Amino acid sequence: MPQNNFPNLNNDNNEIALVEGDSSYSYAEVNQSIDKFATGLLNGREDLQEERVAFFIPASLDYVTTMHGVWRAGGIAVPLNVASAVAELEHYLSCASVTSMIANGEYQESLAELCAEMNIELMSVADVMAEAPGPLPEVLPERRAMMLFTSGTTNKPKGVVSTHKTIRAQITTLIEAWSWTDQDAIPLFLPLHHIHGIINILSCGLWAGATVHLFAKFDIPKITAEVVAGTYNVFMAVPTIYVKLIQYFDTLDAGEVSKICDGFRPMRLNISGSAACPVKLFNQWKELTGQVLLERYGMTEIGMGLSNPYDGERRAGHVGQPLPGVEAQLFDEDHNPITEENTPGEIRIKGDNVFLEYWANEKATTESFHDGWFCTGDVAVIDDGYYRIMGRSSIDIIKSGGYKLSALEIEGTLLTHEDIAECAVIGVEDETWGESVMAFIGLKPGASMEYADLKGWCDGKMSSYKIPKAIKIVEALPRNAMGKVTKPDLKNLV
Ligand code: MLC
Ligand code: AMP
Repeated sequence: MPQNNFPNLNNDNNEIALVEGDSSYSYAEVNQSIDKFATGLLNGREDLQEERVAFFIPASLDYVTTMHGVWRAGGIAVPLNVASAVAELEHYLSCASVTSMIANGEYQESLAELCAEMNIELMSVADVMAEAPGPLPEVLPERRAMMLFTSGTTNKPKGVVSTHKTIRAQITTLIEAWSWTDQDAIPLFLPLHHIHGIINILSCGLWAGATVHLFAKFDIPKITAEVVAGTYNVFMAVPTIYVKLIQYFDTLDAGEVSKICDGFRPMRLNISGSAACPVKLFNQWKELTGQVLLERYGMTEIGMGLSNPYDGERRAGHVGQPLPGVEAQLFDEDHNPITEENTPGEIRIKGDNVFLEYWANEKATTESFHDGWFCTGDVAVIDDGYYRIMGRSSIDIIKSGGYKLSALEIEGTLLTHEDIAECAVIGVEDETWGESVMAFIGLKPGASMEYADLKGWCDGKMSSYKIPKAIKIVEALPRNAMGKVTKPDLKNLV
């Protein structure tokens, strides 16, 4: 089966696929744009043979054209975070051995120097477009399709590679489980370098023949105005977005709030995921909008794994059961399956939805599987038939506003500061962000540090959402007899 099997993405479908500002594009238009882009990208070659094509494009027709164009030309799509610091981009580009980069306008300007240094061809979407579609290769489902970077317990983010088959499985399970149809309309304001935005919203929407409204950022007034107008019947977000909506309601008068809530009320589905949805938030949202949030659990390496039911009880504080085609099992530390309820174990996953490999990192790939199961590092229990996430096995992973951050990566950057002798980063509980980044810092003799100065120093060295929200200067970090920092002790110092 060739990869180009998004059933609705064809020249005969004149329904609206994408809305971008005042413009809208039919499936036929999007399809033609993709074919011309893929043809131009091939530039006479038969197949890109899994060349890595990176792109630095906000949510737009151009983004969709590039992603699908790379797929149809036989390349590996590497969508990058348009909010990345240049220092981070260098790692992504060299790790993936990217050969071409697609970016438009100001984004292109910001990348020119880096691409020149790294010998990467930098083109705009318009530069690539062929006049007319030409022959495209048949790309088999087992071929590599996409690489997304994910932070882990190692210093630098790893490239998670999925195949066309993986992506298809990740999409179709959600189409079935959440009853997507071509009548659906959904806003997309999440970043497009992570699966929540890419798979759950954009790809499911386009697969189903639905209409996806693209926003370059989470623009609350614009999005809520559309909610009031009844534009959407499906809404998907990270818990922080629901928190921010409720905080926004506090700035409005009661009449405006009830109009927005009345816009949410008739929707067929509101989903929360990418981080734990607090029970309090679940209840607040229900009270305000009548919507019973459907919480689900996923990961870059697996797409979505567990979900509360579409029909049936959606239980607060729980993430439901395995999705169709996904096998899930809890294991203890000795790799024995856990069969009793309410006994914590690591969630392990099997199925076509599971990624192929970490790019050029056989060691990490091998270590992340056991007996064919992908080991997520998340700990859960099964509680009356529903999975409940208890936490993660590593304190070095922080989930802030749905972004997964590596404490070690942040520490690695902070340690390059001339006044910092030692530091340790942890996530601390936070109502808005779920967890927020806090750094404990030991200074070099005679040095002093104000938070604002450190924040300024971090600008440009890491994406802004990774910058610690608070610091605490300490005489010395707590360490065990082996000299290792005892991070759990830091939680008592917050
Ligand atoms: C923004 N800021 C954050 C932040 N997002 N700080 C900590 N954590 C975050 N997640 C900071 C900025 O640095 C800035 O700081 C200030 O907040 C305002 O920035 P903004 O960009 O205007 O904020 P906003 O648009 O409100 O962004 C919030 C957000 C965003 C929730 C929309 O964080 C977001 O899109 N999160 C979703 C990420 C996502 O898609 N994750 C899914 C991964 S896939 P300052 O100091 O400069 O003002 C996955 C698998 C699965 O997890 O299961 O889905
Ligand atoms: P990422 O690696 O960015 O894809 O993030 C995946 C991680 O997000 C998972 O390993 C979990 O730790 C976390 N996660 C996703 N969904 C949920 C959820 N509903 N509840 C708790 N944690 C979640």
